Amino acid sequence: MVAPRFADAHAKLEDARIALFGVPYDRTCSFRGGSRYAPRAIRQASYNFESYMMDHGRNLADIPVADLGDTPSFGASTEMVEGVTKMASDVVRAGKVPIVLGGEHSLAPAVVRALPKDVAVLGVDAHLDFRDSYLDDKWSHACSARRCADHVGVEHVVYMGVRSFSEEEREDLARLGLSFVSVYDIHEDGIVRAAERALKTVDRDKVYLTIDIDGVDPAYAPGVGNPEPFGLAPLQVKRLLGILAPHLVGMDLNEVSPAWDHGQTSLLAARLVREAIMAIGEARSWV
Ligand SMILES: [Mn+2]
Repeated sequence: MVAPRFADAHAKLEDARIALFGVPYDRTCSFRGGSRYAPRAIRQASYNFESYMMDHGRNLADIPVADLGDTPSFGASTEMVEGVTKMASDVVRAGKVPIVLGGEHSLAPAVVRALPKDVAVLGVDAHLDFRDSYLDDKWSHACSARRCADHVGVEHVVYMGVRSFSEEEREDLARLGLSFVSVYDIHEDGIVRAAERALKTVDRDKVYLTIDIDGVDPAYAPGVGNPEPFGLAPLQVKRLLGILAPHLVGMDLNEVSPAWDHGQTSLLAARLVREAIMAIGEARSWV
């Protein structure tokens, strides 16, 4: 069966403002596998929602979005990265905003490499993903922030909602000067202040956002590769999208693992992608 296109993504690439594609790749997964099936599950879940968005008072179908399908199922992570960077480069060169559906988090730096170096990378993630290499793979999902930092500079990367990292990552972040916003700070101060702090820290107008869905609490998003308690609520991520929308030059949503899901993680992922499309469209007056 061919996966359906993402709901309301009816435009051709040349007419689109936003171009979406999937990366069905999970070969560096270290715990609960299966995120390769996520692009299809998220597209299917996207049909649950009305085109008209009550909270925005606007119709999502009024924003021209192209669904370019999936990248091929590559072998080694280096091949996946090259393929994703090429696809994202085509989208960026055509002047469209890329939104990418994972797959595992290793796709994020592959998209970021297609962007100019003067962007910031903000992440939502339970994990810091700041290992230089994991299980002998520099492009592992566990290295996503580190590889993004290679492209834009470590001072322009901030992951939010963090509640887990290794001792080695703790030493590296102190040595190399990586900032992050812990989930506990967000629960104390609220998502608005946390987002303002993150934006001030990265100090750049253009922002790429990478959402690892495990940043959300496993009560809401159980279908993930590495679940961590004490996470964000879905509404906090919705609010974050609204705050960041005027800055967004691209986004991905990764690490949904349908085999561990009862459908709610894919539904949340689809809803957050729809929220991002609408928020970006509103911020740029496309709708
Ligand atoms: Mn994670």
